[in-house]
Amino acid sequence: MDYFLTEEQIMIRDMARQIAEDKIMPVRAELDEKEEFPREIMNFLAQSDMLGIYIPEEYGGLGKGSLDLCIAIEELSRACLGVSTSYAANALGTYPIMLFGSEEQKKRYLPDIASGKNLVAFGLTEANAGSDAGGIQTTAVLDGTEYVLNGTKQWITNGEEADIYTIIALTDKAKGARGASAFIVEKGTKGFSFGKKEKKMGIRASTTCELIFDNCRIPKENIIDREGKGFIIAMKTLDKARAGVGAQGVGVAQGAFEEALSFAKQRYQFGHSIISFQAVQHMLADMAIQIEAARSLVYSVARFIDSGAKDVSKESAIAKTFATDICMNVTTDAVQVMGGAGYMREYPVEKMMRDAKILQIYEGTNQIQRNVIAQALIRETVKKK
Ligand code: COS
Repeated sequence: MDYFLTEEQIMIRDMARQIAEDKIMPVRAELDEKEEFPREIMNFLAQSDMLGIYIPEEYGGLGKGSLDLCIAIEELSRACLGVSTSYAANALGTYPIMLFGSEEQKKRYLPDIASGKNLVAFGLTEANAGSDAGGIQTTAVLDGTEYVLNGTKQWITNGEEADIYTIIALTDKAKGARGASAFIVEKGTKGFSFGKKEKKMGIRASTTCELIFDNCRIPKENIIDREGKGFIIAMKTLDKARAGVGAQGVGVAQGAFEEALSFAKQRYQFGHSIISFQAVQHMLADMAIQIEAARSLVYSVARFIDSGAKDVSKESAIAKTFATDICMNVTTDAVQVMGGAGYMREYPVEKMMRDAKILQIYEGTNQIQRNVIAQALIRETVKKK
């Protein structure tokens, strides 16, 4: 299918595909087994200008948009969702600075993020604030010229590996979500340390750990925008990033589909290759339908975001939900087509099915996405009346 990509988008796709095939596929099983952060691959992505795709040119990036980033994410995910998660979480952590930071903050942080010198992580989730993001307890209290941070962030992707952290904390506890603010915290700041490192079902080539703030003092200039803006910054960040999670779903599903298709052509049972059986053909056809539909949707939503639309939360949630739900279906069916072989670690679909599950959970569960969509539908109906 022709998605009418620009020459530059085709270049990004081809470069990401090359990196995926040459650098990621040969080591993905080992990274998964060893639960190892893909430092060398991230360095290679940085050298190939892939870390600054979405960052404006004036701050050292390529000045491209969400679609360009989605294309890169999709290709990396086709090879390994763990690597793609480390890559995409970098953008998630950068958006608060890029979308809401002051000129000074952008000049200070974005060039080193675009070049890959500094990696980034986004810290919103806490032990008792997952889906209920407004329920965070980490505090930031102004004391003279510094904010003092206290609290623990949980399940933070790129935790420990990142250099820059965008953190949501309460500056006014009494106001709940409306009292949240966003901050930039640099690794090495006194009072900022790392806690439990998680052992996960999938995406094992990405790190997930706790961030601990114990009287961590940061300059007051490190607040992003102003006090009370933190929840909106987090929501807008997620709105922008969720199309990328959809792209991850498309990429993983595509990778699993290709494995199942090639296996079905080579596997002989009852004297025939199993692809000659209609039961298998229909499963493969259904996979192809779902992937093409999800890709069309993700690209359309990414283009909608790039058009400068002000409110993209419903559309991003739709793309994220659809593409990640079909990813779970497709990876499960890929294992089924391959039967016993699919269940073995020797073949990559076993990992792909394990990896796929997180996509229905992170950056907002698909149940929360359905709430977001439903709330938008209700608002639209009220407006029309
Ligand atoms: N853009 C702009 N503003 C938004 C917004 C968005 N996408 N979503 C919410 N807001 C605003 C609301 O308009 C409301 O503003 P007012 O206080 O002025 O009325 C405020 O934020 C609070 O919104 P709401 O009442 O809807 O908040 P809830 O506490 O009910 O929670 C959900 C909303 C569930 C959508 C939110 O908590 C969420 O997204 N949860 C999932 C979090 C997530 O993705 N976690 C993954 C970890 S980060 S990788």
